[in-house]
Amino acid sequence: ISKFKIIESTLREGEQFANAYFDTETKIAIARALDDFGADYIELTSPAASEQSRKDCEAICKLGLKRSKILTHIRCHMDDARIAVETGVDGVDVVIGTSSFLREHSHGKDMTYIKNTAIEVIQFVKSKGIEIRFSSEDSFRSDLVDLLSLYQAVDKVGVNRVGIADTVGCASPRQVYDLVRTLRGVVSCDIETHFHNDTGCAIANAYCALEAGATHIDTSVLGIGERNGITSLGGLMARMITADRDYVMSKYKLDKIKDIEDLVAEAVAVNIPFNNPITGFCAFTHKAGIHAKAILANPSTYEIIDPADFGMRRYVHFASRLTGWNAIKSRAQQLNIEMTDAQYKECTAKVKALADIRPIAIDDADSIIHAFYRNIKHGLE
Ligand code: HCA
Ligand code: CU
Repeated sequence: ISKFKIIESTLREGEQFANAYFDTETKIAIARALDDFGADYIELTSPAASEQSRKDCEAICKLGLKRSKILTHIRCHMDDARIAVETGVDGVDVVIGTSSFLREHSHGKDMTYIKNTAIEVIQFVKSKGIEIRFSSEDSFRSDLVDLLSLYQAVDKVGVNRVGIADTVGCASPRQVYDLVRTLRGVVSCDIETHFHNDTGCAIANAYCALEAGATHIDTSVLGIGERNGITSLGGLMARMITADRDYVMSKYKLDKIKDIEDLVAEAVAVNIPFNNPITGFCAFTHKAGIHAKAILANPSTYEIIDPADFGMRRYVHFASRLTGWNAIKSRAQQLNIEMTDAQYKECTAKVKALADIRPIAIDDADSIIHAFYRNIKHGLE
């Protein structure tokens, strides 16, 4: 896996999420948080979208962020390009639809027109000393020969990156691998990739793209975007830390992810999904007796990610009919209660007996442990 870079698009793709409305203050808070995290790039909504979008883009460029470069995302059109280069951005991401669906039902342009306009826009943006990426929307439903010849042409005029976008979320990991691999043999510039999550493959596709030679991955916080969104920042970090821990740990401040997700979740009025990688409420909760025992002995038995790497903590569940005595022992010790192993086992039987009758809470298990211990001290057990 090559050393990848993140193009964080919460403030562009994420603004296309159904619930998103970011005022200037919120955009700035998100941009600063992403900069603290170490995002390589922050992508912003087109300044051509609205007057306020343009002002916000300029305001974020003026923040003087420490680490993240600022990009804006525009249609492949000279009118948009002229506005974009005046905002103070470090780079411009240009996109145009290349599938027959989009060519026929959206913008109505043919491939020759697309190629000529792309070259004009690229040369113009470059002439301003600004980084430029060219991407095709709906790449996986575009004609492969058309696509490769277009990318070859823009590579020749010195584009910094080309992008592949699975706009409708239809691509499978193997298709991604094949397309990126083929493209890798055709262009010499960097390759950016963008994956929608309609079929649940957004993180897997990003990983496959990197395996095939992509250099940049688009993400958004919690994956927010059009429909059910794109590759999530936290999910990608979970995937990548298992592949190259040293690189990920040296580059990104992973313990910031929880706060960034909370910030964005609040801004768009959603909860963090229970099964979210890393930050879902049960992401590091171990429940069954066999799991709990092994985790308490050595966390690597049932954890591929160390929660501490993300500033998170593991939790060993001790209040269910599946609870084993090792978990009860560990909980008792947290409560400063020491007993013999035989006593922990007996106490566990009481927890399980209650949990067989009704769902029990932490408090219930704690009460049973306390009561059992009191009885021991009074010679009743
Ligand atoms: C869209 C555009 C885009 C662009 C991706 C890119 C997509 O909202 O339709 O510029 O790489 O998914 O195609 O987000
Ligand atoms: Cu998209």
